[in-house]
Amino acid sequence: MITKCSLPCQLDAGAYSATEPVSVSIPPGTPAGSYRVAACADVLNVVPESNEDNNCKLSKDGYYVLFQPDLSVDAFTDPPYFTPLVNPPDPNVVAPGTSLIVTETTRNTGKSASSPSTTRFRLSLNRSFEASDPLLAATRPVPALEVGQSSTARPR
Ligand SMILES: [Ca+2]
Ligand SMILES: [Ca+2]
Repeated sequence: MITKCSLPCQLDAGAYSATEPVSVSIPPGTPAGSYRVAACADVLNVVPESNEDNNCKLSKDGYYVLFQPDLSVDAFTDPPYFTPLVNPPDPNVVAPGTSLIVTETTRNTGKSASSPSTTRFRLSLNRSFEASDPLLAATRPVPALEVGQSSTARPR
């Protein structure tokens, strides 16, 4: 027997509570993996019960594979354009304070939508990228990206 019970209500002994399905959202940023879902009664433990050890039930058959977004820069002005400050102009000579004009595309190549992010720029002394390369002040806000979607910043 299923007894419809809308809150607040008191359940008779042996009666079940049957309500509408509940939407359970998985928080953004949850690590990738295979998940089952558990439901736990009286999770705040406000009801003293004869058995407190049988309150949780795990979904046994259904599981959900959670994917994550993967952001990458897939297009970048090469080389960055700038207005030389030296006289005579030399395209390989810049002075501190020079503004580089770049066009950059950040793409979500993952299997899940991404939340908004920020793309920044670094100066590299060699052909590889290290986390110690100095970070430049400019920031480029990237909006939330669907799977396969990209966002391009262009010089203004
Ligand atoms: Ca309890
Ligand atoms: Ca990435």
